[in-house]
Amino acid sequence: MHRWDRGGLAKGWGGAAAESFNYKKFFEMVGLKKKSPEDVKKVFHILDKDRSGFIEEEELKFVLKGFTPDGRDLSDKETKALLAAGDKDGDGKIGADEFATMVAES
Ligand SMILES: [Ca+2]
Repeated sequence: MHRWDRGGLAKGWGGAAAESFNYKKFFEMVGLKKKSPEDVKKVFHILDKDRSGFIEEEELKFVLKGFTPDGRDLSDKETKALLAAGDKDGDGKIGADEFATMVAES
């Protein structure tokens, strides 16, 4: 494990070397796995920009920007893969519980 700072970690995904987004690796890199359920919920609310109570596809696309302003946008393919991974009940968006489950399973 490299000893990069938080911003540098997320920034790494913007480079040419990052070919496909792996949310499990990303959650681990930004330290989400080590956070308390309270803090995971806080992160969820940051990502839920329109405060709908769900992270929709449009919001998922910018998930890296929620961690660093320099984060790149996910491609449509990556966004859909991420949504499919987290959307357990198939309603096309990720709820707080689904997000917590994603983090727990990553
Ligand atoms: Ca939302």
